[in-house]
Amino acid sequence: MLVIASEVHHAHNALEISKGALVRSAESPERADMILSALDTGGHQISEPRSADWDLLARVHDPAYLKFLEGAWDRWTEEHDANVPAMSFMWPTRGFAARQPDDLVGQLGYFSFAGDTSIVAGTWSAALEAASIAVTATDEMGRTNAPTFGLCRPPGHHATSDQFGGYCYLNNAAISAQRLLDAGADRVVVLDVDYHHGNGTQSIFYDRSDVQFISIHADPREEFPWFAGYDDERGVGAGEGWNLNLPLPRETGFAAWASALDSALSAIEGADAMVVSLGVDTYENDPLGTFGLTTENFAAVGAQIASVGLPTVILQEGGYAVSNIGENVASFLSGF
Ligand code: SP5
Ligand code: ZN
Repeated sequence: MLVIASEVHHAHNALEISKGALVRSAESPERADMILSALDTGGHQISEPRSADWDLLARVHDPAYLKFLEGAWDRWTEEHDANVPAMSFMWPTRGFAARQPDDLVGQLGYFSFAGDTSIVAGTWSAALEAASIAVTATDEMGRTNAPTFGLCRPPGHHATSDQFGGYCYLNNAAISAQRLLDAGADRVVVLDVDYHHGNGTQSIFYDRSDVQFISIHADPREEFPWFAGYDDERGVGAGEGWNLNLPLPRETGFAAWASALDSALSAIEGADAMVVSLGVDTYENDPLGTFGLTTENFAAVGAQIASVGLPTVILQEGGYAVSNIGENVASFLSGF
């Protein structure tokens, strides 16, 4: 399979608040290195991305948010030590005004939703490169009609039109879906199989019928992102009925997970193309997940999704078992 990848992500090495402490993020550069090396060994064709255009990014994200992300690190280092990451400590939650203040720390709160995600020197260029990877993978799939894999890092499915969080800054899957629509698709389905609910993708397309969003994930009653991903979230307005959440309890094993995938695939309606948000944090030994999928199971999942027969772009989201992440992604792609 054609794999689009890049080395630019290395300079994005952020910190996260975990259990009350600021620690190295589980979303590390080693993740993408391990995937790339496994795919290289597996004989996949690897190619570099072309730069995505701003106009496309601005059809998915608020231009003010894009400008903010682009300039945040330089603004931060005017006042702070470059050894600490840029992040806020206050967010506009219940009872506060959702308005953009002038101060940088206030803006970091306005444009984010979670303390697991910070901005460092290489963040913007890595996020932009990951979006470029998604767009190039999408265009190559359109050109060849064969499935492609975009090795995006940082991931994207938690990023909303104007907020970063969940290790995500630009929503690579949403940008890919928008690109498919711009190229002539009437409807695109985004199938999100990451362990966590893709709240960003859901919110970007929540009031639209041209993108169907379907997600299988850990029940938000028990897992991040806690405030989205419930099964009664079905879309609004023109989007009503075009959003499907299939939350599963912690510790779900492969049989129950695969049966949710059957439901997800039978719910696909009128799609001309598919974007798969591929998180392999459903792996049995993932440090962030509790599901029970094995390396072999990922091949079966890939095959099951491929059986739908839609033109498909596969994009990397989560997966934190660094020593197994390469073989898990390779297994999925081989099954597909
Ligand atoms: C794309 C994706 O899978 N995002 C998941 C974001 C979850 N973030 C909160 C997880 C908290 C666990 N912190 C572990 C720290 C280890 N250094
Ligand atoms: Zn995840």
